[in-house]
Amino acid sequence: VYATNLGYPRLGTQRELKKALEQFWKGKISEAELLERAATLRKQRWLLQKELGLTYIPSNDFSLYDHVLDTIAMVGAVPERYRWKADSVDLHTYFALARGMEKDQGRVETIPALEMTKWFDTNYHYIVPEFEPEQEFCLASNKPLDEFLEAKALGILTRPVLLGPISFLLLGKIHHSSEHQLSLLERLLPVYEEVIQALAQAGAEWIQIDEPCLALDSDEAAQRAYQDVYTRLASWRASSAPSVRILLATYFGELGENLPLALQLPIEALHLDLVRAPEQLAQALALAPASLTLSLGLIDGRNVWRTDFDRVLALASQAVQALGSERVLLGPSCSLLHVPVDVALETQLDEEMRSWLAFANQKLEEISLLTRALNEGNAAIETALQDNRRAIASRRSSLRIHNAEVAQRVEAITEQMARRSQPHQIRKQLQQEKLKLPLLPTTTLGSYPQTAGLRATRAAYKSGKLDRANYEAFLKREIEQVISFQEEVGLDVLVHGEAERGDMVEYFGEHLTGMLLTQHGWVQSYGSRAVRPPIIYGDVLRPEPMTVDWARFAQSLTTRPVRGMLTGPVTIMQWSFVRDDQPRSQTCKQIALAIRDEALDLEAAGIKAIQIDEPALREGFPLRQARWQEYLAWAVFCFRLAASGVRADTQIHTHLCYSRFDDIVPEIASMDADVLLIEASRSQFDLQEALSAYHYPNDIGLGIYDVHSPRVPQAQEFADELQLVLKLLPAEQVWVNPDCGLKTRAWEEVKPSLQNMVAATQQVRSALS
Ligand code: THG
Ligand code: ZN
Repeated sequence: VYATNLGYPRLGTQRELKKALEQFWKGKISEAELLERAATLRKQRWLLQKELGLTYIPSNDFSLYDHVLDTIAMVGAVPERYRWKADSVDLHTYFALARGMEKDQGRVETIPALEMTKWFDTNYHYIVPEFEPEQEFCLASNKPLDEFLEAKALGILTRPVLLGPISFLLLGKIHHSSEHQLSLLERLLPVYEEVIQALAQAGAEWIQIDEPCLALDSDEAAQRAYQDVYTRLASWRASSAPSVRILLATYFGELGENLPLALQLPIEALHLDLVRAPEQLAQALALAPASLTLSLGLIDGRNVWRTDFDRVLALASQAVQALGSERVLLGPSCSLLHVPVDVALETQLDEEMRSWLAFANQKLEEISLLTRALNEGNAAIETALQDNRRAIASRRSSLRIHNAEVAQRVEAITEQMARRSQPHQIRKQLQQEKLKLPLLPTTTLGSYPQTAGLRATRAAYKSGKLDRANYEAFLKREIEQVISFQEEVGLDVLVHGEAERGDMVEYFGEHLTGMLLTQHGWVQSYGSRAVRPPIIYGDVLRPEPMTVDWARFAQSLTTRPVRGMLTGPVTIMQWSFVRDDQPRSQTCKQIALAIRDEALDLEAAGIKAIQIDEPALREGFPLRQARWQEYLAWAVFCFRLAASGVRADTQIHTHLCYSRFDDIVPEIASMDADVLLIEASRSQFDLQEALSAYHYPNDIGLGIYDVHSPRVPQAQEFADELQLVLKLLPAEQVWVNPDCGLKTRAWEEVKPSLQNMVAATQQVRSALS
């Protein structure tokens, strides 16, 4: 049995890469300096993995931004608009693809970046490849070879990682064409062959080719492509690169109908995610041809829990018995990109809690220990095994995890509790009597610009440099400013601005029992950006109100309604590390009850409208469509549970974002929010049409101000956009709002934009009456 890894986190233990990138983008360090710091990080990761005793250590899993972007660069798939003509993708072009670029020096016009979207069901975003119908490919980056040689010079023979050609094409988009992306395979493969040949010549013995799309619903064309591509590569290898062997890596779910296909491909090893889909092991052992090595993904690469050694040893032993130890690799279920780096940095955790956790470094250590036990017998790791058993037992029985009161409340949840007391039509009248809003009410989503001063003050408070009284006084001043700003602009429903929150999920995680925040548990979100997901370790309970004081204070400053601001249960769960000892639906219900209580407290404090955001509803979708309904049933139920405690005359808003929603309009309607605020200014016309075609019953706010651009739209543009919306939806149903994300803009941009938005609304209102 051999210890293996599929990929390692990139940003560095202290987010060194983030800092280097951002300094480079600001022009504070040179390209050479950036590359040198990146090389230092790579060296550290390789040496660490070697020290931990891994046999197969990846290279080319590092990236300056994103591995799909690296692949775009590798095959020279730079869209026309960049006017790229060179024979290799330089760093300037590389970052321009990710972040956009100025067309001509000094002019404001920009070439837009490639789109970014969620990597499968993770909170990581990849750069979406854009292909032209007549797309040509050429070898335009030697990154895989360069990094292989860099490691070799350190005395480490790595296993280079390539994103497989089929997944690469399927993850991309082909523009202005009905042609299938896979029709480009013929032109793409020669570049892959060139890369593999160069690696073989440099001495690579194994190459890891990732085809995560094997875990998705696949049509016949895709299935044929896997067969054709790997057959073709095998016969090409026989003549051109006979020394190199291929590990085909799959992860994030079961292969299902693709498993028999994958097992008989002409490859030397297949990696299976046995955390998400443990049942695959028996099938694979039964069907694996005698030449195939199996790589067992038994250590959870998507979560932070310590591995149960006994469980993994039992499963891996089955594989050893069936295949012989030479044909078994042991590794993480997927790349460790999705977990933080090192538990040892969490100095504020107590011993017990720390003993339950394993971040990337600890997971690699586990892999190494388990491999040793499989090869030499359990006695070889006796102390570690005892230690592991103690930790697993302590987590199972700890009183910090189980709370009888929470269990009882979840047990007592009824269908009735997830239904508002009145249908929307009646609620709407009652709410209108209370709120007295004009036609086409205007509002904004949640946050307002977060200035450097604000961030610094929050950081000072968190680190203990600023005391609570001074911090709260500061926040009150911020709220006063945000409220008077909104009154001046003339918005109808106000928000308090969320100055007290950095990341909203962190904020709620800090206030809920059963959730834990880390100091250094950063996980890459995109490029240099990261999040610190809370860890849900136990039953979730709200010990006291979390947002009420701020909402009440904000409301005391104005006669206009101020909306309370909550994050929904699905999103809090989705953006956290979850317990693996109970179903996600159970965890979600516990959070839903906490948010429900918060909504009731806001209502009791005189708040007339409450927003419960669910931006991550879509990313929780199972990868296989057959599982969607089951997920949606409990996810929507949990939202309704959170939203339905309040009276009929309290207006519930929700906000969804980050993905397409036009294909789940009925499910969105079943959330039964009084007002749905949704991003619509970019490429969402499909959604407006779908809402209209479905006769979406409740109120809708379509974000008509694209917050992602620094441009200030003129009133007439807003009015035109609004008129388009009104062609599809009755005015009585429509709200006017910008997209989310005002916190990333400057006040100077936000003020005129919102003034223009309000002016346009007034103009359209008077035209209507
Ligand atoms: N919160 C959480 N997850 C998310 C988002 C979020 N996932 C999807 C989307 N939003 C990801 N978007 C971002 C946007 C900005 C940043 C991270 C993810 C970001 N992070 C800071 C950084 O890396 O510098 C760190 C933030 C901090 O200091 O607290 O800018 O909103 N959970
Ligand atoms: Zn949003």
